[in-house]
Amino acid sequence: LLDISWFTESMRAGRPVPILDRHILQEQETNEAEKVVFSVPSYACQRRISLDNHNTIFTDALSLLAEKAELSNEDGRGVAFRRAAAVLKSLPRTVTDMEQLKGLPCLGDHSQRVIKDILENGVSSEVKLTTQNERFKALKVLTGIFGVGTKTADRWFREGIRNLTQLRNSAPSLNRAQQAGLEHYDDLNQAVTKDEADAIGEIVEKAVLAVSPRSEVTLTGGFRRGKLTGHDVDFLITHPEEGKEVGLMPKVVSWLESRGYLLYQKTTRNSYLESEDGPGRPSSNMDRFERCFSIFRLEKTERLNAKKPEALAENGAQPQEDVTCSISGHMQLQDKDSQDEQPTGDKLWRAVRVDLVVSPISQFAFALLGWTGSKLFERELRRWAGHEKAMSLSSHALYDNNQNIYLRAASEEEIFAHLGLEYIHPFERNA
Ligand code: DCT
Ligand code: MG
Repeated sequence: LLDISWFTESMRAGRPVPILDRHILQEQETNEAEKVVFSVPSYACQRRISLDNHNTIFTDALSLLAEKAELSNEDGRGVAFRRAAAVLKSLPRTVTDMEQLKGLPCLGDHSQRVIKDILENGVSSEVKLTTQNERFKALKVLTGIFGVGTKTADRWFREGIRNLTQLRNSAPSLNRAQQAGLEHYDDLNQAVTKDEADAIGEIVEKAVLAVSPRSEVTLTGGFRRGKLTGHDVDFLITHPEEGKEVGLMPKVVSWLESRGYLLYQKTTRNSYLESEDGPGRPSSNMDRFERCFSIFRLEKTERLNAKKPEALAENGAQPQEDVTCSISGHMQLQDKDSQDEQPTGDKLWRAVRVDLVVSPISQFAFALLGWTGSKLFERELRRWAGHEKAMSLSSHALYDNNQNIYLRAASEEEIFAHLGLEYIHPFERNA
């Protein structure tokens, strides 16, 4: 778990989040007193965006409007708001005057109106109206169910369903993912902490090493970018010898399942073949690695275990290995059934969304870059590759459309170099 320990170390050392690089973002003092004019490159993948956001008052508003657009199938508008937010996230201080934004990229009329409204009135009237909007509120709740997308939520909304109680009462036909999502709704809508991610990392590593001793597990997603919480935990698994990763996922899943760690899982097979699929990426945003969407059952003792193994040892407690069997994906713990009935506050476990992805070592750098995010950073990398370099970037490969060749890479640094971009550390990919 290379990235987990690295992250923990830097957090322990109290290492500050890297600040903006002067080469990439210039800040010019103007003659007018205190007024700072900002200058920012146009692609988010050219900027260093740490978690140290000085403009949350604006970026929260723009992100909410992006969400509203996405829930209304206005994806173009959604991306425009996300790009505008990512520009403000990259600024070294809080915006206090519209004049400061002159010449900044990605700030369309609509985004500027929102910023102006907040500067003048402290809040955005559009955001206020949105948060009071029945459809927005209902769709937020309904799409908050794992397995429910905008389309399904919108259909339910049109059928008059506004909340979980109404959904449960109307008893629509739910697929297996949605049933699990509804059952574990509260847990899955509660942020996952870094400690919990580490505890799950230990379990995943144990599973992977048990079925394939030389395989490697890397924490990706938001936690690799230094976030302290997330909506799920993402892992990338590979094997140093090409081809040895084939068939790994079913073994890992059955190891986890037989020990009662999985409340839900759905595995999709790797369907990418360079020779057949060619360069670029599949029509959807999704890559085609062997992937397992899962819901983990994380024991509170396991969380404690990961954090303070000595605390357990002092009390003479045994490591959490008292799992007996798994019957049709359901957990059976010795003498634990009664605890399942206890109210949430006393519950001894929680459900956590976990994504597992297996990549062959030849594609690992691309997979790591693609799975580290943020979503906008990834989108901007692909846009940069296509528009500025005539290249096609995916989580599998990089193809040069002029030379008609694949550009190989064994590290993220090499991919940035192929793309003619300065290397951006994961901690600075928080666009
Ligand atoms: N990803 C992407 N495009 C998507 C979905 C995902 O590029 N449409 C990549 C970027 C992030 C990574 O996969 C993991 O996805 P999420 O877990 O959704 O994002 P996250 O940044 O880890 O967010 P969170 O911290 O909330 O889990
Ligand atoms: Mg994630």
